[in-house]
Amino acid sequence: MPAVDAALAQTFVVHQANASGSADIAFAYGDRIRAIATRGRQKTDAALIARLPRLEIISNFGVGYDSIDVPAAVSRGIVITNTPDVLNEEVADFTVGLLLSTIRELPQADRFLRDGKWLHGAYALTQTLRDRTIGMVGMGRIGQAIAKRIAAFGVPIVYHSRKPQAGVSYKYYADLKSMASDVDTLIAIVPGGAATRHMINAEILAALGSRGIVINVARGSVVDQEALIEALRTGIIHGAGLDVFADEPNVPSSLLVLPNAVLVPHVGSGTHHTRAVMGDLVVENLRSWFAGKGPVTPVVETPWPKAG
Ligand code: NAP
Ligand code: 8YV
Repeated sequence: MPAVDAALAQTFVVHQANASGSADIAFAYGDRIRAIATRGRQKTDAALIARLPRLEIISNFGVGYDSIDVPAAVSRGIVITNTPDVLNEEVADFTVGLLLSTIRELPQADRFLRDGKWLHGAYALTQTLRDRTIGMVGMGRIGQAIAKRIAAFGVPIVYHSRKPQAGVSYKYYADLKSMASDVDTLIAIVPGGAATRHMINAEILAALGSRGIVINVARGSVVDQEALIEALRTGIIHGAGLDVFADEPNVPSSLLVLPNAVLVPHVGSGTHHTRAVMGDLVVENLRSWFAGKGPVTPVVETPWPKAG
């Protein structure tokens, strides 16, 4: 974001990676770079980290940091920061919008009207939120903000995560497949990465069943995209609302052609307001670190102050 670039330039010497990646600046300035400011779209992999011997901190624009090779950073004592909490309400608002758009087919109805089809008859009746049970896949900061909103709609909510969440009274499922069998709507809001890769797969989709709706605002990797396309195509589930994809920004034509999928280009936090506060936190983490005050929002893998 231009505002982030400007704020960084006030305090730091900034070398901007180009569209093809960071290789050029790593080659030219690798022995001087002490910090990375980055976002999910750009990978901070072990090879890049290895080329930056003075690297101290990686400040990520976004709460999810699955694009960073965390073990490679941890092994060098490099601190990683992200932007938690400041986007909870925005992403939760958006998720409710995506959920209702998917169930009530708002984008499809909009296209129907624009195509002049209303002149020839009414839009078909749709599914409803009224008779649904929502299974949250993840009940962390954003998951709880989503659940709070859905609770206001008077709809039952249950959840799955690796352990019960302290202070959360919704029914907990240790087993995702059991939860999928008991509900008809899944909302994924877990981190990306190896531990959650394809956790929503063909078996889970079959358990969800033919009324099933999948909303993914987590990461594309969390859902087996090929299995999801097949389930949408063959009626194994009813519909999907997707903000995230397996290989962004590429979305396969086999998904684009499906009438029962609402597809949006990773815009869950994408407002002027929220992107600005996320950007401020990216800069604040770097300023605080180089002022000797430690990171503001370190991730769990690089706690601060360091244990021991
Ligand atoms: P968070 O507070 O860390 O919550 C993560 C939740 O996922 C927790 O309930 C956690 O519970 C659960 N979880 C983690 N690993 C799991 C696993 N292997 N199996 C099952 N459950 C697991 O994170 P958050 O701030 O809510 O953000 C969640 C994610 O949303 C981010 O990491 C990011 O990928 C995504 N996101 C997307 C957008 C967007 O624009 N679409 C915007 C913001 C965030 P346990 O630890 O008990 O398992
Ligand atoms: C960001 C996100 O848009 O915070 C996250 O994890 O997915 C989004 O809020 C994204 O990370 C910016 O690239």
